[in-house]
Amino acid sequence: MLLRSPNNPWTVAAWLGILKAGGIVVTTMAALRATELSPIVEKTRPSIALVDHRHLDDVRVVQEATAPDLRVVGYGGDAADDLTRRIADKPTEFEAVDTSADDVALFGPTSGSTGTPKITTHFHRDILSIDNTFGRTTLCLQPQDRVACSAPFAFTFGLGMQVVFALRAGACAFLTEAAAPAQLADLVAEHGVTVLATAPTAYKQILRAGKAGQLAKLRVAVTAGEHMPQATWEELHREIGLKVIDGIGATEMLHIFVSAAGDEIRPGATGRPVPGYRATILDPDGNEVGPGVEGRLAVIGPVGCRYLDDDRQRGYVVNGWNVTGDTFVRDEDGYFWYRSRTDNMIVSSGYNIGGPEVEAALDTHPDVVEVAVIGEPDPDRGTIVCAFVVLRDGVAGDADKVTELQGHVKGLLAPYKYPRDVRFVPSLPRNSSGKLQHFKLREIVET
Ligand code: 3SK
Repeated sequence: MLLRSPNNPWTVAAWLGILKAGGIVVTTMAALRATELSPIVEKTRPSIALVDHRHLDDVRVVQEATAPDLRVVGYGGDAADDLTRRIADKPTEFEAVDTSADDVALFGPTSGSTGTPKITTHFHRDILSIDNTFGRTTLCLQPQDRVACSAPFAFTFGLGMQVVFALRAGACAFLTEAAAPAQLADLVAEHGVTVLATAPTAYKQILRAGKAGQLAKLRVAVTAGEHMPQATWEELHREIGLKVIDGIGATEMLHIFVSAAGDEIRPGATGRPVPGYRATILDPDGNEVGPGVEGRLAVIGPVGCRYLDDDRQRGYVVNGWNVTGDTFVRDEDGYFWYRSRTDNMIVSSGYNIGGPEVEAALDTHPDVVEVAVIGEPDPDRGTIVCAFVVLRDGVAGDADKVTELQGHVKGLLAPYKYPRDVRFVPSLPRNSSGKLQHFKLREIVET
């Protein structure tokens, strides 16, 4: 069953209900447009889409275009066929289907750097595993905690924090559908939140908005989704006395596998392998390298990558190692220090944006002849999407055209993916085989 909704109690109930009924949940972000939902629906072939009533339109477009058998059921609204009304007279007793540890529980889409989403497959046991590892060894929620997290459930960082860890600890999840960082800080203070999980850029914006004081009563602060710069970590520590738990996770691994908490934290380092996981650094040939040498971070543990029907599986799991798209270096004490993204994925404010999918969207504009999209360093968002565009002859590359192209992308993709920087150029750098040289564009924005 496909779930599409902002974070609210209905979605948690639906998520649990589907698992208890022996179904597989396909989590999708409410912000995705029909063009982005379509490949997910094609690959996962859900029989039912359970959709917050405010987000039905794009699902209906997909249903009409490619999935006529998909049953679309709205909830939380007033329509006569809304699930909220239809369940009113249903029995409250329910006998769970007898699922086993290796039954599939979740299809988690992740945007690939090629633009086509990959669907990660996770078992029922994986869901417990992430709590047995990061949840219980590093995060350590207590029943009296109130947990808030800005990440949508469709981003497994958010699913773990607000649903899996909170429920299993008997803690309270404080759900908010959408809150800008400064508002989030106010909500934390107003509702006595004790555990906050959000992206590094959100902590930075809270600091810039002068709202750090609103976090003063937090017991635990967690960050993931992108690397937290050491300066932000130190500033938060100075302002609120908390040592933020940083961590690296991946949809492929369901949750965080390298992290540290409390006195184990070494500012600037992401941490050490979470108990239950092994991590290493691989050189470009797949050989393990020692301390001080940069390479791809690779990991093995109770949860691993299983893409649904996808050749890219061979690129992610190599000799048993799950090879991430991040370059790290390990120190003598086994701490892992982030260096950069290895692939063409742009991580902006904690969102993963595949450069090629933004290129593909811009390419559909009639005035665009050629386009290349890269990540551009940004003090607030970590990285922003930057598009180099070659326009049709005679078309002016002015401010109006920038706005028009940004609007074009927002119409086709989730709005957070639009290029915040658009630069018009006469041609794009290519090698002798005609392949685009993104690195040359990166050099331009990084100097
Ligand atoms: O993709 C990530 O960065 C991530 C981080 C923490 C937990 C889960 C995920 C997917």
